[in-house]
Amino acid sequence: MAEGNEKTSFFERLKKGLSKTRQSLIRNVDQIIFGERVIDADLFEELEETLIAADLGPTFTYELIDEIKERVKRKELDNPEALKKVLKDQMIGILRPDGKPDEEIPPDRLHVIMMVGVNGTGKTTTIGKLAHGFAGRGRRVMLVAADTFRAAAIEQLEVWGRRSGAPVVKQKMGADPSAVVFDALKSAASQEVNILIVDTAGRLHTKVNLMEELKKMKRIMERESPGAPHQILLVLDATTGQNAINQARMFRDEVGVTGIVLTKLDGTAKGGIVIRIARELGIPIRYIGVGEDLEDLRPFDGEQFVNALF
Ligand SMILES: Nc1nc2c(ncn2[C@@H]2O[C@H](COP(=O)(O)OP(=O)(O)O)[C@@H](O)[C@H]2O)c(=O)[nH]1
Ligand SMILES: [Mg+2]
Repeated sequence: MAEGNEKTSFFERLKKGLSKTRQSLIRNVDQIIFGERVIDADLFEELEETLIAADLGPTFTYELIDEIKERVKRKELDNPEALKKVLKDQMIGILRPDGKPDEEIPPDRLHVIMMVGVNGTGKTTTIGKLAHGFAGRGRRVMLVAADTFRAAAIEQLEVWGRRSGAPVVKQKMGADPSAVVFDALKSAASQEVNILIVDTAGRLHTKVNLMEELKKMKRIMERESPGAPHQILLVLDATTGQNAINQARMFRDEVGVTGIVLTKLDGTAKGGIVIRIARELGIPIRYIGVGEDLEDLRPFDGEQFVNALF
């Protein structure tokens, strides 16, 4: 498929995936500014409510309202319709630094990606989608079943491995995840693997153990392969709002996180959470998931995201 066509089609998927957020955020903003009303305190209050409800977060919301007030004072903004443009520009400004295309992964040496996140956020599915994408672009991918807690988790990864043609390194259920990682690094070196993606467990009720387990895996990677892990991607479920923000702080502080994968944007009206993550966490969003199909995961492009939303 031609590059241009593929871009258009993902843009359509993205638009469709963001339809719930569009309906809540943009439609409400349109309602607020509809007609010949003046920009006054009531309007600011309604705007604040709408932005908070769509999960854009208090920091961004108050900054935006201050910016609008400033412009009104300087007489640069006199009709409510122009508010929408300010909102859009501010969103793009916050999101622009995010995103980093896969093409930056060097093709000639091992690149290790460790996936972390609580159960059910979409780690294993995302690994499948990533492996499919990388393999489709000619990269040699290997998957590592370091979520050894449930047999089903290992089987699920093997299904994705078959679909994308990527070998899966595994041991028995209950094995030490770090031992699986150790094995995988040895096989990756001997089989000239380019991208190694490590699936991990996410049972949060044993939070301390989980964090210790992840740190141990990270130490093994650092010791066995210089520069590894090259990425630690935290998978967050966009439908979980404040919980996702709390999880991000915890994983960031405990294990370190180089980027975020935000899944299930198709299932929520609170897609404004991308703004919150960018503004409040200081961790770039690398990928977004807008559905369960293999094609529904893409590198995050802030400007494209905002254009799809408006
Ligand atoms: N709608 C939707 N569902 C998703 C997305 N990503 C993952 N899922 C679903 O979320 C569920 C949990 O995914 P899984 O990969 O097993 O999560 P894990 O426990 O973190 O490994 C599965 O049913 C996936 O199909 C997404 O972007 N959109
Ligand atoms: Mg899993």
